[in-house]
Amino acid sequence: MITRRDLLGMAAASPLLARKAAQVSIRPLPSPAQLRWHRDEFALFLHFGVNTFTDREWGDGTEHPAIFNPAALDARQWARAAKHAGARALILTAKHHDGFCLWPSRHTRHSVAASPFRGGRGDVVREFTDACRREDLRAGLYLSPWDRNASVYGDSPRYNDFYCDQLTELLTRYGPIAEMWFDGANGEGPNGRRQEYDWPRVFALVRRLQPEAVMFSDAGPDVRWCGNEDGSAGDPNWATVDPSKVPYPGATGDAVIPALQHGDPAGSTWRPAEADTSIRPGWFYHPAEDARVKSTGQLSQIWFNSVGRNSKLLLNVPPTRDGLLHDVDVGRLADLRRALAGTFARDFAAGRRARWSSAGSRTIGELDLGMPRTVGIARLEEDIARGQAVARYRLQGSSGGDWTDLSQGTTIGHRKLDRFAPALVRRVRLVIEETIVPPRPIGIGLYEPD
Ligand code: FUL
Repeated sequence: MITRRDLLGMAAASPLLARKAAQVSIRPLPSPAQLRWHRDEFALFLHFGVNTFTDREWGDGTEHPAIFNPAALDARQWARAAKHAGARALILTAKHHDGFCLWPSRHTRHSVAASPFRGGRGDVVREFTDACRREDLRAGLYLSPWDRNASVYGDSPRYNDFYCDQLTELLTRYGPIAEMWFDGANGEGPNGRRQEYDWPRVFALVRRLQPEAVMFSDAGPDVRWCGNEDGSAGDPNWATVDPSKVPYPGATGDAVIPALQHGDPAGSTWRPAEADTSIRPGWFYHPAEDARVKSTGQLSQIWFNSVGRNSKLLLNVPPTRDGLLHDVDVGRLADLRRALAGTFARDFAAGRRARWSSAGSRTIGELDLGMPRTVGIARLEEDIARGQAVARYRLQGSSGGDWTDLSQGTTIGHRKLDRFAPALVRRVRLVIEETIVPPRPIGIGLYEPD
């Protein structure tokens, strides 16, 4: 058994990392809401609005509300498809950059209330949140900061009031909201007027009205963007960040994308990365893309690159003009679920306890599988409720003779998934080569090649 004293020596394994860890007097840990968010692992994103009807990706705010008329809208179909796919949360674009509101906001006429949908008495946000609750899914909302319809956009104090008023409606009318999503795409207003957002006010409002919600943006404060729209988290991917590197949503500069992708082992703030991407080329539904829905193989790779790299996957599946998820997309979601269930069906390490020991600066966990097994996939997990520690590891296998490498990696965090060349092994060991604080035992799963 490894002792506490052995473990304390581990941080010295890498002088650089030990120095970095020492700079952080108190190790950041996730809040209960961040932990819940992380453990959800998979959520669906729903981009829906006037763009669905104009066949565009970014509306300019001049769209007539009359074009919004999803004749067969059924939010329960969205929620059931999400549930069936194994998602635990959904996030709906309550307002995209065009400013059209999917709920009857008292602060603008540019909303469902001016559309033929449900005779002008409809409320898509209400139907969405009700459907989520019925399926026991957590509901999140996207409220675009950039608003190309609001006449006060660019008149900074007035738009900030307007934005906070809309946010207040969303956070007080629809029960618990699990995640508020703030986009970093913030363009200019009419005549090139630049809007100065009051982010501290926005974040404080969400914290006050929905203390259990996490807030997503480039700059958190709870969850950060992963730095691309491919659903691919960085490697390494630390859940901790230096908040000064990305000070506000939409911040630019050379340091921003690497900071979002990788986080910072010495970071003072727990702000894990969320990996977002779309099942189709666009975020909104376009009939011409029906034949371009990502394949099950592509989606499975995205899973490995997001959930399998200490991130959470937010997969966009856009409703059609009817207000339903398309059959092809629903089928693909079910195929992904089936594929993942198959891949992780049989864990050869289940019920087998690893023996942990230390050798010099390394910590080693060794498992006996009881008989030779052909393995090709590993699942590694840190107990992130206690923080993130591992910076470099090597997974090795043996069928009696020497140890040979199966895979190598950097960070682990909530979950690390490795695919490697199939190998017949009876014993497997995880060699933790670098950590920023003493590691705790790591969860290990081993699976057949897929
Ligand atoms: C971007 C937006 O401009 C896209 O339209 C989409 O909403 C994506 C999730 O974020 O910044």
